[in-house]
Amino acid sequence: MASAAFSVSSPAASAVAARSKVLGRGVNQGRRRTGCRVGITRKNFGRVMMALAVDVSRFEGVPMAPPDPILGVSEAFKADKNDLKLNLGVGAYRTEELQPYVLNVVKKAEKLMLEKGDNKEYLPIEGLAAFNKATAELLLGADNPVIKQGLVATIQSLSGTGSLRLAAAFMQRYFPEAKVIISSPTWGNHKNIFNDARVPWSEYRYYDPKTVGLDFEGMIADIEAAPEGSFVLLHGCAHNPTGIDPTPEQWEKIADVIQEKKHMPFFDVAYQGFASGSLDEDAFSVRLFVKRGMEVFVAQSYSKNLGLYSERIGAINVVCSAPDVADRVKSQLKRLARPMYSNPPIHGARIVANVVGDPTMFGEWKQEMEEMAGRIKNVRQKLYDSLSAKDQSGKDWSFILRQIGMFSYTGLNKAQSDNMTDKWHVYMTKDGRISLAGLSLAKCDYLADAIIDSFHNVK
Ligand code: PLA
Repeated sequence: MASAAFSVSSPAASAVAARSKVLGRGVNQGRRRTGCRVGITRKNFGRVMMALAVDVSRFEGVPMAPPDPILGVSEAFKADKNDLKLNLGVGAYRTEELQPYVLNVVKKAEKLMLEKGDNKEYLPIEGLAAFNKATAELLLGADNPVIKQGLVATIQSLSGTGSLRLAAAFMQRYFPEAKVIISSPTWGNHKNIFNDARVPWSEYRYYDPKTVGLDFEGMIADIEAAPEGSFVLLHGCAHNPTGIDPTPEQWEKIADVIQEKKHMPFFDVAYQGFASGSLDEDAFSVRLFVKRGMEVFVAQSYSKNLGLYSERIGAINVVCSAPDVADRVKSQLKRLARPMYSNPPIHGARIVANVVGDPTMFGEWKQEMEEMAGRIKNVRQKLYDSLSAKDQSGKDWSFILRQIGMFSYTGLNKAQSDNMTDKWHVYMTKDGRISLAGLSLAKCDYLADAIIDSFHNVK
């Protein structure tokens, strides 16, 4: 993007010079108001002096990226000065006072770690051994035969997102013909992850707006219709954004089809313990597939259940059919991780390993997790009660009670969600999802008023 101007005869040159004067700078230090630097050099071409105005930024072709549909909501929330504002965008747990929460058991583990004076040496590429053992056992159950037989390749990775991204890179390298099918709708970042890893994806039916429930027939039909050997991305529990999970019987049928079509189940487990309050109950779906002897991918996250959001602690587990297969898969996952981020961070891994490895702390964690899940269930009930009491239209709001986990999928469309934010200062994603983890009992009535207004008065 270079432009040339003749210092003597060209009007453009005088324009540049004039602008530099206006901006109060010398010609050679010209700076555009956009922040790009404009350098002007003089060159002597015989009798004519030529001034070259050169855009020194090489980033002219870089457009502004749109804000992230989930994390961008928190940024907008921060900028709002209204006292009534409520952040129901990101799925982050808040206390009844709407404050962030560090689990007591995490503080306890950190105190012990500090006293012990552990060092900060690099971890191996696959992460902390004690964490990898604990995380596979939490997921599959400590006495699961696949663990005893050495069939699980586990790599500590950068929380749920990083683990999914690593698995996607593995898919791209070793299953270049395969595509992944994802639920419609799903957590928005799934699409980004597979796009960036160059893994083709398409959607299977999941949510039925008519029943505000699961479109089970559609889901089964679409999984059946996918090319044999496709990867099927499944939310282990507490489906994001809908909060609608298959029943145990439906999970059996899903496993049947996946097995028949020789598909590869790929679980995203971001909410173990957060849906029901029980780690075991929330791992039901994954364990069912593993019990059938299927090979399975599972990404895990400790952001929500241990509140370790910014520690970026999670894992990718691949359950394989033989120990040597698991060894080879693990070696390749390490090979992919090394040039991406080399090795994972240690702090969160130590917290998880310490909490799970100590029976007292493990018990305390389970209790705190139950309390968090319980608080979310209470606000879910209260929101339903408020909506039912205030809304005179006869609309049935009971779908809110049938949804589980952190979120409620309200069915509000984009314009209605905009109204929630613009008029009521309720920050939420534009697909109508609200995070109940960011709601307090005290704010339920206010939220109900906002929802009723947006639902009935905005089309
Ligand atoms: N998978 C699902 C289904 C998720 O909902 C999230 C987080 C992750 C993976 C990744 O979390 P992690 O990388 O922190 O382990 N979803 C949040 C936050 C809570 C986000 O969008 O990053 C959400 O608000 O949807």
